[in-house]
Amino acid sequence: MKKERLIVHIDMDAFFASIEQRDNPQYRGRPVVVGADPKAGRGRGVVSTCSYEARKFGVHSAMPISIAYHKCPEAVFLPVDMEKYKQVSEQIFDILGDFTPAIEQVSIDEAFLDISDTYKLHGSPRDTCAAIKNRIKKETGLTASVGLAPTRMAAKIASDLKKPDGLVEVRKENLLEFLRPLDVGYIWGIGPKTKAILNQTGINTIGELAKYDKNQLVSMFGKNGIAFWEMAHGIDESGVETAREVKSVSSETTFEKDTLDKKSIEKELIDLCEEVSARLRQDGFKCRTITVKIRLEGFQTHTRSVTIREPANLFDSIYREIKRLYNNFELKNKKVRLLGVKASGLSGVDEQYSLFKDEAESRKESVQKAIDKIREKFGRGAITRGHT
Ligand code: TTP
Ligand code: MG
Repeated sequence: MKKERLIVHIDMDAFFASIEQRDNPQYRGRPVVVGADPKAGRGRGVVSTCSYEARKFGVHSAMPISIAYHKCPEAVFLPVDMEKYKQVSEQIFDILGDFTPAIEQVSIDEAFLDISDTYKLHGSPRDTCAAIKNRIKKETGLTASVGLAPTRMAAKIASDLKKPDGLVEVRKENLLEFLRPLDVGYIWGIGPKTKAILNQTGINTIGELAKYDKNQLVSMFGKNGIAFWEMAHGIDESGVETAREVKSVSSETTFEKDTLDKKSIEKELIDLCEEVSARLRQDGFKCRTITVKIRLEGFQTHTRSVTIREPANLFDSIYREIKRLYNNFELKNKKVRLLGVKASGLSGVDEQYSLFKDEAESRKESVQKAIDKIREKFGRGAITRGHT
């Protein structure tokens, strides 16, 4: 029989804001917003995070700071002190290392642990989670929320359910019961688009998805259909990845005829960037490395890459880099046979910090979302960008 896996997901509560409240007792119990300077409501930039007191006013991460100011002008607004938060993060990961070597860091304040082989040192699996929380509290003064479950997905959901300072255990025998009432959007890989299709089919909860015919799901979603069905049945073999798997999203096209025509080349690069960025968004990824591939007549193949500071998945950001890379490449009058665009250095969207993101970027994101929606409804040709 296969050994039962015990996966723990840990996520610190209101991480940056809690550190500020710890270090400045006068801010405890008050709404605290960490992020850009609000400049009395005229500031640009966004909220990194806020204390739970501020969340009651509707303030949240990635919200334009000007809006946060209007929602809660009495809040304490603080700048991001990344160096300090990184140090605390390291301290926390050192503590986690005392509980198991199988740690997958997801972000500055979030990790998966596999405690299957080590929990006995602390009593039960649940005792281990309590011990982790206690040590973090004792040594950093901060609270963590913890989920314990037989699968990664369930552990992640569980850690979120009783935030802040939560500890939720899902036992193997209760896994299906736990998943059944949850919104189908909790299933990994089910984004708004897939969720809408499922809702139209009458599937709203994970339990309803589990009852659905597997083959039907395959005919609707291809390979993903199998994954959705399995996750709905609590089947998830993916373990804790101590070193994260390298993944990329790419697309390429070969021209019907080798070409030097600037217009067709530009159009192709735009199409490729649209496709890659749409797939990143659909799969919930952002990328840090962007690569253009250029194959010339005679099959000589070249690639040029750039690593960007702020992970991206919007068309504009990706196309800007691709265009630059392409323009800096010397064709030396050779015709182009194939073009490719690749996005790598992927991270999950919800692992991102929007520290560098300003309001304009947030606006672009909403515009892009609106475009995605219209495309979803009316097909790809429904909106064409000005420059195509
Ligand atoms: P989160 O764990 O998403 O948020 P949080 O810890 O502040 O609150 P929660 O209790 O809901 O877990 O992110 C961890 C830190 O990452 C957060 O404190 C600040 C930073 N961050 C940003 O800078 N921008 C963002 O958009 C998000 C989501 C987080
Ligand atoms: Mg957190």
